[in-house]
Amino acid sequence: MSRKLEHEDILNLFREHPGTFVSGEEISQKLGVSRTAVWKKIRLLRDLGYTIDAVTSRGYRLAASPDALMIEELRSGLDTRVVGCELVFFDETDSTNTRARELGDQGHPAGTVVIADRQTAGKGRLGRKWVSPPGVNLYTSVLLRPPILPFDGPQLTFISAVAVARAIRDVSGLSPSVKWPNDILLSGKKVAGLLNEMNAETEGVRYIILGIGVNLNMDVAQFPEDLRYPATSVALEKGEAVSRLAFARTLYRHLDRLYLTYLDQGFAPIVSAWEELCDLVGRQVEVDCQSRILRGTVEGLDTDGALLVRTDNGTREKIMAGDVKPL
Ligand code: BT5
Repeated sequence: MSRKLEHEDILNLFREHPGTFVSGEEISQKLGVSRTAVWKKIRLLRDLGYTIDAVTSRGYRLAASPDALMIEELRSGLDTRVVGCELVFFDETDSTNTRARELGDQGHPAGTVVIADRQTAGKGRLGRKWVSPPGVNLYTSVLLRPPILPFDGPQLTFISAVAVARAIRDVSGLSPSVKWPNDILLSGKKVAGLLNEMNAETEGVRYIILGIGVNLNMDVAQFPEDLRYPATSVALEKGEAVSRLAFARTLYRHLDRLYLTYLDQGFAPIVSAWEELCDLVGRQVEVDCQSRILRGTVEGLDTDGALLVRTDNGTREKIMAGDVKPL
């Protein structure tokens, strides 16, 4: 009567009896495995950072779970329909976006999520780097397969922007804002960045990768000095650490709901949600579009994700790429 014992089997049993002891005998009977297999698994879970008390004649009790981004923990707390249907975790990888692209090429389903504790070559836009130290932040990429034309691909960035801002708000009580096109700010400083990558042919999108990097518990000393914009972390703004696990769960839940809304109702509800979080709507800004600089009032988002700016001489400009600064 032996079968392969998963971490999750034992953890679920513990969760059914929170705070109480479960005997080795009971675990082995319920799960249909030997006592030795149970003991080996308990040892492995301890190595993964779980605190499991063992008392002779009483059995085992789960005393604490690690606040590492343990896939087992995450999986058990996800109430999503698409996002997180597969979870892939790396202690270290070059870039979660690169891993997610590979999974996309191999045919993994929409909703597959890659997480890394640390990235050795985290990517920003236009070949820039994303600083990704271990143990403190969330680096994640979500593989989606929306039935849309490549032209609409950039719309998905706004889904992740809204999801990240809402998740930060939920776990910290702070009020983040979004900055076009791909930044999330706390007190005007960059707390998260987004990198949307697409694989498409003319007739449709094969997949889109939503790359999301959120500074959760990063300390001042971990930021390099040569950042393009002032940066911060949720913990620095809140004055206390936030649980990476709780944040990840909340983020995937928001992403899931927003993505399903998008599939059902299109881009319009995403635009409204984004505009509510954008404190530049209605304000005077300067936009550096590389080839020219223009000034005007932000009106909102266009249907393709471009920023709409009413210039001082009354014309309405669509900004496809550029840096926006409030005046
Ligand atoms: C971004 O680019 O903001 C996109 C960042 C996306 C990172 C995620 S992490 C998971 C996934 N896997 C990846 O490999 N990437 C995604 P951009 O707007 O180009 O901003 C990059 C610039 O932000 C850099 O040139 C730095 O100046 C600054 N920067 C780098 N690391 C930062 C950090 N941790 N926090 C704040 N700013 C940072």
